[in-house]
Amino acid sequence: INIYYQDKHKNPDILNYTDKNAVISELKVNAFKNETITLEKVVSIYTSKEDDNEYPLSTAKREVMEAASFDELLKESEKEWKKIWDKIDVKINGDRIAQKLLRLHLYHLIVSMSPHNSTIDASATARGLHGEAYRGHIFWDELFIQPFYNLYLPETAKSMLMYRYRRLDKAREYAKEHGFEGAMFPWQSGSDGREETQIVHLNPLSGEWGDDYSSLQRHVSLAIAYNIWHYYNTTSDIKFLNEYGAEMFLEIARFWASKAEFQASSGRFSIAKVMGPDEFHEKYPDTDHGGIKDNAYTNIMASWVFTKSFEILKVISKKAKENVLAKIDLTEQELEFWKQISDKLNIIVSDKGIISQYDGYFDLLELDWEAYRKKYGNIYRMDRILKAEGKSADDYKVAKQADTLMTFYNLPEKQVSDILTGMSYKLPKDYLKRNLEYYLQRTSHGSTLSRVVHAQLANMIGDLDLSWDLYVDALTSDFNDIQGGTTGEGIHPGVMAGTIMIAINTFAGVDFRNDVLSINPGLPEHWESIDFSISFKQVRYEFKINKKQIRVKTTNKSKKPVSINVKNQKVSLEPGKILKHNY
Ligand code: IFM
Repeated sequence: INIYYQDKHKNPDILNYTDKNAVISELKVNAFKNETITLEKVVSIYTSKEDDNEYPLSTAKREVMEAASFDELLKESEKEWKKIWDKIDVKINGDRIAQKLLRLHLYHLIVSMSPHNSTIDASATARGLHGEAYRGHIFWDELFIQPFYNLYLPETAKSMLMYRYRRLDKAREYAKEHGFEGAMFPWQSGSDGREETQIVHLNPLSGEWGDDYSSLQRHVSLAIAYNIWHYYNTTSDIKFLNEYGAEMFLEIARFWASKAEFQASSGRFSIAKVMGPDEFHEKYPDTDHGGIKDNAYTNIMASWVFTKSFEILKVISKKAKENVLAKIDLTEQELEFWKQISDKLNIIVSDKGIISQYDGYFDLLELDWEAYRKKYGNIYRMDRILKAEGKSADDYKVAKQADTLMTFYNLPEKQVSDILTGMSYKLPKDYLKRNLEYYLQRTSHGSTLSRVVHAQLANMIGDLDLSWDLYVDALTSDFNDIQGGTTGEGIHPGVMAGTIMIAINTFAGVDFRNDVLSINPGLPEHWESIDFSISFKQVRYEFKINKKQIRVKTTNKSKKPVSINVKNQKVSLEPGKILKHNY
């Protein structure tokens, strides 16, 4: 630490010490009226976890001693930030607040994870590097965060997946411990990959502790599989898929196959003892064990995993295929079994085309939403309110966050429909709209992730006002600390990344989930234009989209033209040339 009185450098008296919850540097300075005191602090951080660093403390100390001056370091840092901003910036015309908040979100994502710390064995924590909530654990929030890194900073995206790969053996052990095969990743993951989820939970409203079954959110493994595929689809990093991704993906598929049980009564396979993303439903009413059966989100995504496994086996190299099949001892019979289950998983659909969140959901009680709103005002955490009243959210049709609807956030609508029709379910044409309306009325948005998902879906069904209202809530959630105190415990990177992705894939309408990029903009009414660049399959795309025109320019090392879909028309793009499409 350096200290300057009116530009004159003095060595300050510093007392460094650690307290129970903090590392503290105390400085004593003589301050005079009207005199400016400038404090400069240079910090070096090393972790003992890195293999090549046995002496992190002395390395950090040496680095600080040898560091360049503060001004030089600042210049270097500015240069690095500029490189990053040139890649990631999203420019909005017509909405200064959205512009500022999107940049705020981009900034906080980058200070949490960037190529500058991609060599560290860690992934995206639920609260960035900003606070103590969730003890730095890693959840399924990666599903919302990694797509941003896939498009902009693939080396960081890969490091997130490698964090999981290094814990694949632990996930295998975890599956085995519970009587399953393959890999079952923990709901909350830390350093060594064991399950870190708490088993009791404090309700601050009642002051009482209760059972916590949230580790049954086995869908975290589906999120990892989803991220493996989309990392590959976005970056074309086949080496990763050959060496690590395929193995992890297939072990996850194997886990789900071992969890599915044939039910003679329905003639279908059921998956029991799980929780969906909606954390309010942990168990069936009047039971003393956790878990519900046939969560639609889980079963649809599990079916997706089985089907994608075959595609992965097709795209990886012949050698990689031989290696992985031999390494994990995956037989033709097992693969045949996956084919069978993939379109025979049990999902409950009402005559009106509402997909039941899980088996038994339709039997739950309806909540008197108006009465609760009147009584409590803020009802985000309906679970806590109900528990404090001696009731349980398990008994009611009340969701914390999108659950069934998450499938439409993850997959293009057609893919969800194909999975459902493949399973022989017949749904009305407007089933997405019906499901959105049904579940939105029964969701309290107790997780900020919920608004991101619903904003995208409302846009998909053409309810632009609703989509915008939900988006604004998500965009301002940390800035305004809408959950009353949670931001102080750390930012919510899942929501932050989600708001950026919605600007790109929903409002600008650039969909990168298929083999070919497609563009179908639906800008919010007051957004005049949006400009941004992304990398997709080794091609850089620069977009400038306004209410009337889409402009795209590509840069492509291979110099070959690429095909994209612009407003459902296939177009070929020559590298370096600007495509202008009026709409
Ligand atoms: O992963 C989320 C979950 O979906 C809702 N509760 C908080 C977790 C960590 O962000």
